[in-house]
Amino acid sequence: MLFSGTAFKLLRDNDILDLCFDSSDRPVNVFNREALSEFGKVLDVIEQQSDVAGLVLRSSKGVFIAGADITEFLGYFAAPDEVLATMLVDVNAMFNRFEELPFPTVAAINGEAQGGGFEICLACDFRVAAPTARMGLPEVKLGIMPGWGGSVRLPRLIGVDNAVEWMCSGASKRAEAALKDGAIDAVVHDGHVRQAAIGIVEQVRSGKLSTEERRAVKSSPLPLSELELTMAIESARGVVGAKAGPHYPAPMTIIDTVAAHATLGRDAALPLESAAFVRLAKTDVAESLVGIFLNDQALKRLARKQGSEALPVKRSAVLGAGIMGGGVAYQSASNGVPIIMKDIRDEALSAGLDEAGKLLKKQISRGKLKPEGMADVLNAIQPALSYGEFGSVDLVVEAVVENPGIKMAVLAEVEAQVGQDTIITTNTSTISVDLLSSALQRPQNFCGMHFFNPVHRMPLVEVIRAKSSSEKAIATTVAYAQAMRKTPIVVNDCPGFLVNRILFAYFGGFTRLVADGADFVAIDKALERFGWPMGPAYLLDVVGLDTGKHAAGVMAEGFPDRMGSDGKTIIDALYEAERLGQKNGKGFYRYETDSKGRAQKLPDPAVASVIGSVQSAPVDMPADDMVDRLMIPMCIEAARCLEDHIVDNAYEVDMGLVYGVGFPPFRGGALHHVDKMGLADFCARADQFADLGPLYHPTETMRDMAGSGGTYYTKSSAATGDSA
Ligand code: T1G
Repeated sequence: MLFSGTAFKLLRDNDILDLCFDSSDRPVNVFNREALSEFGKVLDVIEQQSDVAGLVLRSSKGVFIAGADITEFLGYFAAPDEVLATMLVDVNAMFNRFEELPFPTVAAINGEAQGGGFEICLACDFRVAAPTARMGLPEVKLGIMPGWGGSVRLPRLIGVDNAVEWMCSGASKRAEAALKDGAIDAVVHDGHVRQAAIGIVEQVRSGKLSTEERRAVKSSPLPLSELELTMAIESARGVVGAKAGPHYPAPMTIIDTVAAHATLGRDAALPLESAAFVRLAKTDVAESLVGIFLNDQALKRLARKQGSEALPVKRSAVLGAGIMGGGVAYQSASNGVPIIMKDIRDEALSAGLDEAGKLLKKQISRGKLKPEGMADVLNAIQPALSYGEFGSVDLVVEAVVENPGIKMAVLAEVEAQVGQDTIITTNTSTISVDLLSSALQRPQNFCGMHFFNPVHRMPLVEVIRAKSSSEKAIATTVAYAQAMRKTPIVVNDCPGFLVNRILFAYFGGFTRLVADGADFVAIDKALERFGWPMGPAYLLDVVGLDTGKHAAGVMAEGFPDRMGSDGKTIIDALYEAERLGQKNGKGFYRYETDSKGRAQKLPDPAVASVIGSVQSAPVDMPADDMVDRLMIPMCIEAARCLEDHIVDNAYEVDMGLVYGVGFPPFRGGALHHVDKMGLADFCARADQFADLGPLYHPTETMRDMAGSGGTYYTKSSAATGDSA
């Protein structure tokens, strides 16, 4: 052994050097400070070796290298520019030394090579990968860009168009796709990657492959005429600019940086990349998106803990084959848990299966599923009109109509059909799970399992703890949600649970704003500019005004002081006018189906008279006021959920909003948003709207925190995803 550290091991096998990334103290290999410093030391040893034919870079873990250590990012981003710039210069100097070794280097990629983990592969002369390996430059998803030479080497290797697509999408590419683009040199069987890498060294030795040619390509300016470069960059700007929108600066910065250094050699290009990286790292967007990554990891850790005592779910059942029930059946079956889908109507079962079929066909057309896989999934959904085989299921999701009486009757009925240990869950969005548990003989085996619509797309599942729920019931439901590739958040029972409770405070702000004369189209525009995927009126149309009215009623009953209303709201008025939203083609807007079968949103003059019935004279209002009149109630309700222990961590609140209702990720969540404003400024702004009622009154705890400079996240704990 020539070198043995906590991250790297270097062995010599005759004239081949074997450099293995083997983090002894981490679940995956990451370039943290220690690993980077060790890389410098191992390079010193490598450079001292003589009579070497080549070097193979490999990993001892299933994940090849996951890139830079993201848990260190917020510390770096908060440091002065020079600290971050120095880190980049130092790493680039090491990667350049590695690239200039006097013998060929080959990366043997056996698993995920992401970010800096792929950039070190790009610094190698050759790359071979297992068919199961994946690779990419996902930095854009963190609001930043490759910082260790990725934006310089990748375009020189695979061309501007491909490289921009890789970097601006942040996509993780399968080995075959990477080979097709020219990012790697070969795909070989799993288990043969190291041997194949040694084979490449042999080919260089025998003169079949040239290291010099490779190095020349990566270190020279791009071989494009001015016109070719302009065309490539402008078409990339057109495609990427439209997709990225105004809130995410990283994709356009990537393109601008490639354009700026395309005519330069490697050594002159790298400082441009570093400067752009530092600029992006200093943005609030990067801070929020890194926070989201860390929060997501923290949620996963929490869910692993909460699900550790789970009973196995080998087979499940869903009651109701409507939109939600059908979605649950599809999601379970397509993730390997066979499911019985029961309904009382044959037509409903057929519709549920048809819907699953449509989703599967989409997967096939996108190349994500093989045609034979479709039959497997459909066969794993067993339609049923009776309780026949319910005795053998481990977990039931009740997804019948949102009516307490009907749900209680169905729950009692199914309990009589299942085993003593079967867990029964209810997919309710508004009904108290404590109330529903009273229908059961074994309430300890019961809890809520609230999916969001459309089930296949929305990542969140709220697991709602009733007072009677056992830890086994919670754990099993959490684990089942994870098996379905959903992100579970365990919440305590209250009207609206976590996400709808906060969302309806926002809708409360909206209905009051409309009543006070603001134009709902202008409100939608203001909130969309703020970053919401759709404004509140459009969102209510998608949710359905009947559902909205029902839920608003539940919230008004639960929190009459702040969510009750004195008179008729715009939601009531639209409901009474039978404008139910997208489901019947008219709500705030009018909807027509386009040639692809998608609902097109159109203005509808007919809605004016309905609005007129609940609105005082129309008024113009600054967009910032409109945004705050919705966001302040939302943020205060988010704080209340934490104070009321609906969940215990700020990251659960914020991720619930991001995953459940599409809160703009670049703003990090409601509590992160308050932290960014500063609690004192937030309370001062809320006080400007104090006359509007309790929805705008910060809690005592918020005021105390404002006084003492408190925050929901602390800088150090944000790095672990934990709340202050
Ligand atoms: N930093 C820190 N921790 C990481 C990590 C990373 N990059 N990647 C994974 N982990 C932890 C994760 O938190 C979890 O920890 C454990 O590893 C297993 O992860 C300068 C700027 C690689 C596809 O964005 O996409 O390089 O919960 O459960 O399903 O240009 O992890 O067990 O305590 O997700 O097998 C770019 C992010 C950095 C990759 C593996 N890199 N990671 O998936 O395992 S930016 C990324 C992933 C960069 C340079 C720059 C995935 C994975 P714990 P896991 P997995």
